[in-house]
Amino acid sequence: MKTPIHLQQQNLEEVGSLMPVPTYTRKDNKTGIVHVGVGGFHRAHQAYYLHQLSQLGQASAWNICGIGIREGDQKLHDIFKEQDNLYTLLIKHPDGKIEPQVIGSIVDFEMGFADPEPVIGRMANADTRIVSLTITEGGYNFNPTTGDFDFDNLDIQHELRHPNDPKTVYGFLTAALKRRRENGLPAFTILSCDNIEHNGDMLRKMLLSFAEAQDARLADWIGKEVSFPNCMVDRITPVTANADIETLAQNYGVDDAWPVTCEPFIQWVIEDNFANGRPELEKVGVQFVPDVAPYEKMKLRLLNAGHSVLGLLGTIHGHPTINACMEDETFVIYLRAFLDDEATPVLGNIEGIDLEDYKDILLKRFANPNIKDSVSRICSESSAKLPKFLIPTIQENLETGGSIKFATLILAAWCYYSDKGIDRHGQPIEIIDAMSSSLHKAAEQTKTDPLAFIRQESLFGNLINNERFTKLYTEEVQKIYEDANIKEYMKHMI
Ligand code: CS2
Repeated sequence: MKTPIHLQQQNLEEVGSLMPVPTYTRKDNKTGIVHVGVGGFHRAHQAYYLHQLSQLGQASAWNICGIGIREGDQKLHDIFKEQDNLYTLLIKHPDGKIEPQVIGSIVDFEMGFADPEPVIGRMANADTRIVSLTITEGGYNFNPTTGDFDFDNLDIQHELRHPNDPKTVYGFLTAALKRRRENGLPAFTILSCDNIEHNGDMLRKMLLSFAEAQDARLADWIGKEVSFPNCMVDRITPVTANADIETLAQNYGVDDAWPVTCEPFIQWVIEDNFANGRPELEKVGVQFVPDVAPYEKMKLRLLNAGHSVLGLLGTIHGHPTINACMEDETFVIYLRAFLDDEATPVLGNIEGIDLEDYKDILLKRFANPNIKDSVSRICSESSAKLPKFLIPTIQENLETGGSIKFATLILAAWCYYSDKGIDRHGQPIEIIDAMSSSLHKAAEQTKTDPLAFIRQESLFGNLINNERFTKLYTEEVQKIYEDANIKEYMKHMI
């Protein structure tokens, strides 16, 4: 094998003989976008759109400066420094075809963990016009029961006392906005790209609560000057596997320490509400709409909830990936029944969208055998996901008298998963969840109190008071505890 070419700006021409590479000049471009949370999803989605726009010569003011505010971001920062912020995106088609290309839209990367100044300085720079976020569903620091900002968080308490030493995104945003105001600069748009219904509105409410507690006049200015568009984002992006790094080196001749893989499908629907200008993303297929709410709801309640359905049931059954679940007929029928009988009825009509088509395409996307999206990625941080993706569907069906049995089994499966930490073959499950120990504590009481798990009000709200739900849940959770062969039970239900 020829030695793979190391991915770096100075080698781009050589890499360009192997796969498409950026054709635009990266170094003179302004970083109009500062992005917090440069995970695989951001690199497969927003950065890919901006890269395409740059390829058209239309984004010279809109390159991205990546931001890491957690210690864990150091690894990517160091790799990016070495690779001039270049990375490879491998689009994996269902027929086995792989489309590799080098993405160049991220041109800089700052860490704010040990020293916050580089990040505050960059956000407060006149070139910065949008600060976008992918900080995960759990990163917004709100209390799911009250919907209010959680002032009990120790990092939040620290940054309220020490505004110059921010720890969370709220501290960084207010520090930067304060500086812009003092310097007579216009504010920026803050664009949440996480899977939360009304993500922009929710972020606005949280940031204003935080800013209010810090400096009421600043909060007032933020309320007037900053815009928070809601948006719906979509592209399935599994965790990068070592095999991807090896394939890239062996089959494509490129040495990249952290490439990203994703599916061909991509979608971004945004409300056109940008306080300080925006790139012309409509030129590369982004949809700008007056109201994104129906699109968000559709995506979260069908795709993300559908993922959780397969993820939790698949984990207990022993399927390692989403596509493995989709090779199992019982799982496919169960998923479709959940989507048709429980998720769809509460969506209402979505103008311009045929929900049957959307679901058919969704099932094909899940079945893509090359994506190999692990069930462990899907189940990670379920405590932040299920209250947004699945529990509202149960609550709404309880109000209308609709079916709840398929979704309720997922909560029972989640309880079993949190309690036992093993699949039906006794194999250990790796549980990644900020709430894993409290989930475990509640779940392990199920034997003596079948509803113990559901009593966690911050996750399940008032479900515990609904008799139709508690009766069904008790039945289902007892069945799983009697026999973890969950597939048999699923077969009876469909
Ligand atoms: C997944 C999402 O995290 C999850 O559970 O459902 O990451 C999903 O793959 C993306 O939202 C797709 O757009």
